[in-house]
Amino acid sequence: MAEWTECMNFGITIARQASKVILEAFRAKKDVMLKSSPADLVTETDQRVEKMLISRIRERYPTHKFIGEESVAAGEKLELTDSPTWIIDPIDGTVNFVHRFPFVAISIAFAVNKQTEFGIVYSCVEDKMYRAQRGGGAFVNDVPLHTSGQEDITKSLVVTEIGAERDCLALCTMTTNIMNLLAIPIQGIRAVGTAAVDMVLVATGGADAYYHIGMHCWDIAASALIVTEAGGVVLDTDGSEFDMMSRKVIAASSMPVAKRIAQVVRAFPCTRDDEDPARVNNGGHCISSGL
Ligand code: LIP
Repeated sequence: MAEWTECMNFGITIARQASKVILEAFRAKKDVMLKSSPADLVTETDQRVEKMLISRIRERYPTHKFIGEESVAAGEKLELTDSPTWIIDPIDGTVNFVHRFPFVAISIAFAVNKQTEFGIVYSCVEDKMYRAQRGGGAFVNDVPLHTSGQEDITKSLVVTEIGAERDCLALCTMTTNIMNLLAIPIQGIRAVGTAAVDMVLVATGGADAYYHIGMHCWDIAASALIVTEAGGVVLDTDGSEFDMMSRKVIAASSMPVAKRIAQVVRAFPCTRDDEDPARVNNGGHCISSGL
């Protein structure tokens, strides 16, 4: 664990530096570009912050590898090898950023031998630095984090996202999932608009579970470790072992809550992050299997 502490501390430093660029741009007029759908946005700030983070890391750790949201969007191959790899979302919650909805986060995970060694989620507007090292616990602004430990789904507050898909079948799948969970009943559903912040709310105990279909590895790699180090559980939406490349996740306060959500929630097939979209005839987007 101690081997990567210096790397994590460097990641925290550059996340704080990058947040200054984000907060300056937060209130300014933005040029917005579209990616996979009318709700999948990117701005010049996303691209600039990612380039800044990667260049500072590469200067200090020239042999390390990178998986960055905007680098992949620009055509870089997404491949997680055994090499030390930084998995970066420069602005998680870009739609929030464009609309000045005050929840935007920098998410930085670091993996070696395909195992996450540390995760950093910096919720910039809130000034909340969430971090965890494998085996070292989870913290927000250096205060220890613990999940709620809730085991009763009927006493749970659940967080999710509608995501960027706008085709009818994806939306029907997502809204049916919400309806079926509410009918259990659960006590509430929330969506913050950034997967990373959604998920760390489970680590704080403020939410009892989070689930999502269609997000990417850079959205959740860091927050998944923060949840498990806070005593939580992270699974695939079918209840199997978590796989950051599958684009399907459940994070929960306890295994009973996680498994109950896995019984109710249905996923629509998504191209894996590490699958070549060109080989898949839907152009790499999520497609619904229907209900
Ligand atoms: C976003 C996620 C959010 C999801 C959006 C988008 P981005 O990531 O954090 O939970 O609903 O569709 O994927 O694109 O802002 O980095």
